[in-house]
Amino acid sequence: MVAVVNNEDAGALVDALLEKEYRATRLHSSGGFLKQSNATIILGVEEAAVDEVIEIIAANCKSRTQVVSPMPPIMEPGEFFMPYPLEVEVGGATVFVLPVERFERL
Ligand code: 2BA
Repeated sequence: MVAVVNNEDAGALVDALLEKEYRATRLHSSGGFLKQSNATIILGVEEAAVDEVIEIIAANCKSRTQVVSPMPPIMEPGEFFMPYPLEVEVGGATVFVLPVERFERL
């Protein structure tokens, strides 16, 4: 599984996963849209555990509203740009469930 979560939730999420003996890897990442730092958690789990892991993610990651200031456009002389901040709802987590062809711990 791959879960993109808010940086502020990532520590508690990894702790909650470890408590249930799920192994996880935390990567530092950043969103393509907001260009702000977030966290990507990689988890190798049995198929039967996917729903429980989604529940743990849901319990530890909350959605937030973030305010973004749009980039000013290239202006011609005499033009005027009023930068209105935009509100963006960033979800608690974006989760991908992928099949694994082979898994080895050496
Ligand atoms: P960002 O790309 O920084 O996106 C942050 C939030 O901005 C998104 O929240 C969404 O509400 C909004 N947003 C993103 N792209 C947009 C667009 N083209 N037009 C309008 N609004 C847009 P979430 O959807 O909850 O995504 C949170 C983070 O999860 C994303 O950060 C990105 O890092 C990751 N993510 C979301 N969908 C993804 C996908 N399909 N593939 C890979 N990563 C994804």
